[in-house]
Amino acid sequence: MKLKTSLTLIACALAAFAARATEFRSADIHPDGYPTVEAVKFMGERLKALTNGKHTIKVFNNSALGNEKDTIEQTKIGALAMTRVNIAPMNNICPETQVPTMPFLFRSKDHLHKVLDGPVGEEILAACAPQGFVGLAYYDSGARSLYTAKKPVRTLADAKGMKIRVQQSDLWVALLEAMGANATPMPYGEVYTALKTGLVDGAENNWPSYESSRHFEVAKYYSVTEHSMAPEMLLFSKRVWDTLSPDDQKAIRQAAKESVPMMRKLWDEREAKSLATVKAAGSEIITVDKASFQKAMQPVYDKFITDAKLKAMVKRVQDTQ
Ligand code: GTR
Repeated sequence: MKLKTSLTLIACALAAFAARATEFRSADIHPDGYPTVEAVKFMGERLKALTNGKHTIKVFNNSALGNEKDTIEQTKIGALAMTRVNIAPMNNICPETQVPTMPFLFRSKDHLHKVLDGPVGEEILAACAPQGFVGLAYYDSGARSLYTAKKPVRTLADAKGMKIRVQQSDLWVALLEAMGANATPMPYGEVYTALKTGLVDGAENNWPSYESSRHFEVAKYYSVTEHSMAPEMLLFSKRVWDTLSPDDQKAIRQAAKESVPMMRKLWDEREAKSLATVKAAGSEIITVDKASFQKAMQPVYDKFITDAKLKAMVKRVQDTQ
């Protein structure tokens, strides 16, 4: 389709949002039952209740609308109302999102929640607006750790030269390179086959993703590095947002907010369940010296936390008690 025609179609669709009841389309790469997917469905129910049935949300999950880079792009142009993504693919788009991605930044889940629920979290969400996104909320994503197919990583030296899949973000490439690995960016949906065929030696993720993607079947060594607590984000299209009434906007923000505690509960349950599943399936869970991995991360801070604003933000996070 010609660009002009598709832009006209999007403009017509946008005009329609304002006028009538809408089923907003929201994307997710995860399967049914995954906490992010269930939380957005819950948000849809809340939105329906808050708008007396006027607005709802339909979740297109399992990467039905493409990988996260694609759905971010569709959300930006207004072809899609909403997307739930990890913060990582926003790193190259909105520099502030790099802060909560930084390795070993958060001391605990409580620390993460305090920061994201507070002013720093709000500022980062707001910083995405000039790029075309209304940041609605963060969801938990636990801590990400390294896992490998053939050889276990027991020390930092073991990671040297290993080909490790990372998310599509320059920061993530640098993070794995700082471990000595050979970072390979690739969409999530391609990782299972890449691990199976030996295209990559490993990947990194939290327990629920390691389990639900079945990566544990092809990469049984899980080294608990917990190198980043990069959260999930709920992004609404600013182009669609600007066509909505203030009341509708308020209801969307409210429904998103209400889905957060619900998601956190689902997350904790799923983490425990996923750990039990992969253990029972024979994954070897390896304790590593986290401090040695942490020490190797200075180059990532030097490369990405360069301007005064980001430096101050990192400091505010570190100072949050
Ligand atoms: C998951 C996260 C996804 C995606 C995926 C990945 O933990 O929920 O949004 O970022 O990791 O590694 O691509």
